[in-house]
Amino acid sequence: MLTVKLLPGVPLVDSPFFEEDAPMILARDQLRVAKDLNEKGYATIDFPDPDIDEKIEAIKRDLRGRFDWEGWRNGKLDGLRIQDAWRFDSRVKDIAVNSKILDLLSAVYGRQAFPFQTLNFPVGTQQAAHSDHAHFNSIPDRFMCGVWLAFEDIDDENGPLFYYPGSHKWPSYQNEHLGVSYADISTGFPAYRRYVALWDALVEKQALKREVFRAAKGQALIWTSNLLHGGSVQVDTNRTRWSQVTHYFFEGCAYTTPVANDTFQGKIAFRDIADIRSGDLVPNVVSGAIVRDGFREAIKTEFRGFDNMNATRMQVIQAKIVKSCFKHDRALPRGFDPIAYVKANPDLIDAEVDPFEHYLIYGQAEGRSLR
Ligand SMILES: O=C(O)CCC(=O)C(=O)O
Repeated sequence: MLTVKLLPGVPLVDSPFFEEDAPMILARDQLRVAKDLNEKGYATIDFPDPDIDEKIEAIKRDLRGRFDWEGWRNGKLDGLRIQDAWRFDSRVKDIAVNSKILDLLSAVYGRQAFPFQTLNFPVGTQQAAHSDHAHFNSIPDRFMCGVWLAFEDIDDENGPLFYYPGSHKWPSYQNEHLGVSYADISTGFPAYRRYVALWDALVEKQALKREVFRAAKGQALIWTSNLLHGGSVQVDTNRTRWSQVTHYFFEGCAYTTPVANDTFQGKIAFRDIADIRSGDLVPNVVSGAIVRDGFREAIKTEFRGFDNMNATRMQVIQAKIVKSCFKHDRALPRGFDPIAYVKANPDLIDAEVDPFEHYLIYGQAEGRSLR
């Protein structure tokens, strides 16, 4: 196995020796998934649990009462979600720790996988396209993936997941590539919009095609860490779009929030990652050596801006910025409502456009109706 011998810090699915190594060590089903991840950046599977239907229905019953449905439908809230419901809902945890998924991911990545975060959504997220590399990544990078599971049938009307196959092969662009320093990030990620502009430009340059996952209940999609993805507009807001995302890391890595890193100024936003299987914190390890607590403490005192930043707050801040960066950056009209815009221009539904982008690039010039 050349990957393990020469590049133990590269996932098998991303290895330059993938074609030689993967067929030698993977079973036929695993190889199909590995090839899809390698070539397209995602793979779809039927969720491997005979009781998945009952579990999904039980989760929906348990979580339904926790959401402000009215607030979402009348546009006061951007989205509805519960992060880390695995801490109180045993079925959410069951899905996250599914042993067949863990075996599959561990085989195709070449390191033991573990789940570290769950997100449950009762409606479409309508999240702008993003790569997880900006939000959470491992060192060495790419030892991270998401498993997105449909809790009901999903079509074009209720906000399907979308993604750009091919984007997973992009280099792992980080703050230093985008010219972002600690001076920028200490004031709360104004730099995030530079990532958005870069992703837009790369999609256009490579003419990548947006695809959507019209999933049947119980189907799952695995995405690799750098695959550009997001949530389509939920056109029919009277419907639901239940789903669960479980994010996985792999053992023997360090785990950080890359948009908050300025490594050579000593600013490293380490994450305190819990392994959902045990609830225990996972050590940060690089090339077999544990990152000493003393090191983390030493760099903490230098950079007070992010001292007590925890993963949950980061998620909230990032979600807000992802949602609003176009508004700040490119002057959308006041109160621009992406759903109303799409409803007022039904041809955009067929074209599956991102309404923010569409309005700024074409709609404005074409004098399209806003609502
Ligand atoms: O479910 C969706 O619509 C998108 C989810 C997503 O982008 C994420 O969890 O990173």
